Amino acid sequence: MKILHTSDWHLGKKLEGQSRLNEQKKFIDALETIVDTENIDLILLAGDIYDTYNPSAEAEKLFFDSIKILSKNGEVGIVIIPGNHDNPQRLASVCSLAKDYGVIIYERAFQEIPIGKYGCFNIYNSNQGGIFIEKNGEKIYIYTLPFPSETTLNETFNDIKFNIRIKEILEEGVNQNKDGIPTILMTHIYVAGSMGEGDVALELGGARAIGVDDLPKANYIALGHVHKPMSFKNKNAYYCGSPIEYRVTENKFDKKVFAIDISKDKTTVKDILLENYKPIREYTVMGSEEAIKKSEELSNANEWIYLYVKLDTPLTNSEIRKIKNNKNILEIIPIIETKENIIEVSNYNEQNLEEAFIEFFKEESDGLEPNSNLKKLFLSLIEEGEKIETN
Ligand SMILES: [Mn+2]
Repeated sequence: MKILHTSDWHLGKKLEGQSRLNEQKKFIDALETIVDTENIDLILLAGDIYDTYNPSAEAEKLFFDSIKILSKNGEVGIVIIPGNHDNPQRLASVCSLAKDYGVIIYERAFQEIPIGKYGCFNIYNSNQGGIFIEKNGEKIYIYTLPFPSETTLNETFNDIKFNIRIKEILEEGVNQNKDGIPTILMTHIYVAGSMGEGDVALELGGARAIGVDDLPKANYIALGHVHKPMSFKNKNAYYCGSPIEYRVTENKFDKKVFAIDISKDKTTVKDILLENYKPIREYTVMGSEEAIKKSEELSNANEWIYLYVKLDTPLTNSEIRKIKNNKNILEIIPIIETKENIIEVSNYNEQNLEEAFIEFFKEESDGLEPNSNLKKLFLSLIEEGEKIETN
């Protein structure tokens, strides 16, 4: 059976307020092609389908469109588990409609999926968390554990015992396959040792981890949660990672999905590289002029941009406006290098206030400067305001 492993779509996720739906749509198109060229029978979607508990209508539409397209009207099966970003009830609310397309959406751990026909495949046996699938005479057992927490498992465990409890659940789960057919485990969890130390807190969001040794024996383990593709070969366990770069720290590695060819005695895993539809880049420039120049230079670049600007005085509004003409600039990060300027600061404020007012006025009036009376009025109002404040 040919299986495609993907996860962490985070549909609807924004970057500094900018929508990524276009890139996410491109990924779904690419996935559709991969499903065809690799002759995929079954897709495993290992959690974090959405980015938030209350995804936008656009994000939900993309999910519904995606599962319809990818399932090829029931020809390709899809098994989905919720991650920590998903609202499990909401994710699974569409499951009665999805059934005819061969799409199974788990809502919780230990859920028993009814036996029967799902699109072009058959679930001929089922237990708490596990399904026995048959398609064109090939059989496979899949055990799933959605993102486990005290809430989702409806049990309490202390820190020390978390991994032991999870190990027990996973082992019991995979051991329910007495048919001698290949076993796949799919879960959304953090496996310790899967990230560089610095990124752990970011990726984890405070969630608990298990060790590699806590993973059971299976023909393939499809993991979700970590955005970087990685493998624990001794356990046949893989993180496929997120399909697009979701933060700047993710621009250091490739994006992938895995195509797995699984049979009773052999499992082969193939990396499939995904195109980077719009990379996240960082640039550092010296001074405002160079910043404006860089922004113009990159105006047609298909990149999300963080622009670091080394400055000795803050950027003016009109400079900021010029730089932000390039809509791909997510953020201008000033690096202000002032050692000797500290003394000037007390004087600098007042002067700057007048300048700021002139800038603001120009912006509002298509470049006209405020006349001297207006400037005086503004400054006197400020002065009055300051008097009141000190009272
Ligand atoms: Mn996650």
